[in-house]
Amino acid sequence: MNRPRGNQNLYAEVERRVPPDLDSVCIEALDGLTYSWRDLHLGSGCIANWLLSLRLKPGDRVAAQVEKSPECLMLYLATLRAGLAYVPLNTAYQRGELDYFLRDCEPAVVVCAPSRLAEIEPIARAARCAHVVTLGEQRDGTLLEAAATEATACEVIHRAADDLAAILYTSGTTGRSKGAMLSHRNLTSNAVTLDEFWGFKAVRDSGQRDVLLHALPLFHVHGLFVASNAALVAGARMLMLPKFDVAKVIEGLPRCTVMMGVPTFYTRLLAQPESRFGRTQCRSMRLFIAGSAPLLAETHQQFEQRTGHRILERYGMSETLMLVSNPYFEANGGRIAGTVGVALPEVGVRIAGDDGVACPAGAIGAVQVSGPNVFSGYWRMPDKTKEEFTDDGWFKTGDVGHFGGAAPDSYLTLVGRSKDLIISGGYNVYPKEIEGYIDAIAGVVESAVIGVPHTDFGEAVLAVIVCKGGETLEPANVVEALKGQIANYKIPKRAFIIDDLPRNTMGKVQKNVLRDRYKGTFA
Ligand code: MCA
Repeated sequence: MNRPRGNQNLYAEVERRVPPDLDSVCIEALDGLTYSWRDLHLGSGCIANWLLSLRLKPGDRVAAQVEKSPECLMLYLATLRAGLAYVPLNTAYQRGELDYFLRDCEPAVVVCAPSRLAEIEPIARAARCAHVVTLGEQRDGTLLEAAATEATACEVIHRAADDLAAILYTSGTTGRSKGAMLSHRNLTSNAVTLDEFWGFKAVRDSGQRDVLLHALPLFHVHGLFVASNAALVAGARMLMLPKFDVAKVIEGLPRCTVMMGVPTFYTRLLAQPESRFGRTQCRSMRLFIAGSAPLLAETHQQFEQRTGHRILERYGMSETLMLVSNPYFEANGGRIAGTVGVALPEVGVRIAGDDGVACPAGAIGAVQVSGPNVFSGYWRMPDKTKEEFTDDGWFKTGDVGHFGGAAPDSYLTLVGRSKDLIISGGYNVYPKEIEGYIDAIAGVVESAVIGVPHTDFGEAVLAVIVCKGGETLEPANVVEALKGQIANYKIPKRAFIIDDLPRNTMGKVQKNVLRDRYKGTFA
């Protein structure tokens, strides 16, 4: 199945790297069902042929809001094989978000869970989507029924490196989400780089294959474009859990070698007694990776004491995939708690001052990145895209950090976010989006949404609301009004009704004052 180097379709790279024994296990599902590399190839081939039968144009979008399953991964791969663009949507998204996303990306195909067809089909039709099919978690749904009548052999449609492979919606301080356009080069270069940098290649060269414990959602960068792509390009086996479940993770660890997770995964494991989670359960593991949210240095240290493993923290974004990572190999330097490591090979990372000039090590400034991992821009937002890149073509991450300091000069430490971003359990939540929905509630004058410390999720969403005089709006009413409109994880875990929001002399709401006032809410 070796294809000419000319085809830069990510799937062509996956094919080039499949294990020699196609009947070896690629995915082990929780119920014990296993899928071989041949199953993955034939299954995604049928789905790709069904997509091709629709006579779509290269780059047309396939939007998917489906629960995690091996078939969900096949749908993603089939979309790439068919030369189309995959648009994964968080299963928690509600009608308010879905209506926006589908109208924005105008998918040719929408794949949704069978249970949500009645709700989603009208939204898809309103977005001029011609094909709406379903995919369940038990190999059910109309997508597989349609694909079952198709041939399994399917040519990988030729794609150039810069052709669109996926659109990932990432919210923004302006409140409405933006579609980050990721190319085949972005996905492939990052997966191949991580294959080497995180030691998957070294394991293969030793005649072994990794086993990745996959407990992340398949609708975000971390679970799809980092964990799954890395495993596929590494020819590694995946133990696929439907979602993070601490008991199931502990049960699976002794059969695995690598795990990727958000910090909440690690704090929840550490909350277990040592008799349940410790060195014994981690005896076959070679690597634990953390990202999507800051990993507290104390978590890093506790984890090493408990398991003997130094978590490898890395730094990525929807717009850039992985850009910085602590090294896996000692020869590349040690893993330093509290830093996100060094720039990945072929990736440029710099700290820019307010004047836009690159800063020396130790100086704090804006983190900027350049490289084959950086997206091409936001879907149908050329002006917004232009704002987010410097004149010399570096992407402005919106994060603040410095090289060096207590760590070697090549190590990056993130010290904050210049945007008003909340990261809750690894999900990005932008206050402006939530404030927009709260302010639309009858009786609300204005609101301020902030992130405050939360022992489980790291940060939790909290709202401070000013009501019209005489209105008796209760916090519970606010939460109820948001349910069904936006994902539950975005809904404030607590809401407070106050008379006035603190403002500075310029009239700007002082969120720092509110963060300080409510920081103990979830202590
Ligand atoms: C679930 N809930 C949450 C969150 N998750 N609330 C706030 N923040 C969250 N992250 C709420 C649900 O709405 C629900 O409330 C209740 O908690 C229980 O839901 P459940 O699904 O059972 O929650 P969980 O199993 O405890 O999930 C927590 C979790 C999950 C395992 C940490 O959030 C997770 O898998 N996070 C990973 C997210 C991720 O993949 N991030 C990567 C993005 P209710 O009952 O009211 O509904 S990619 C990225 O960030 C960049 C690019 C990168 O570098 O990786």
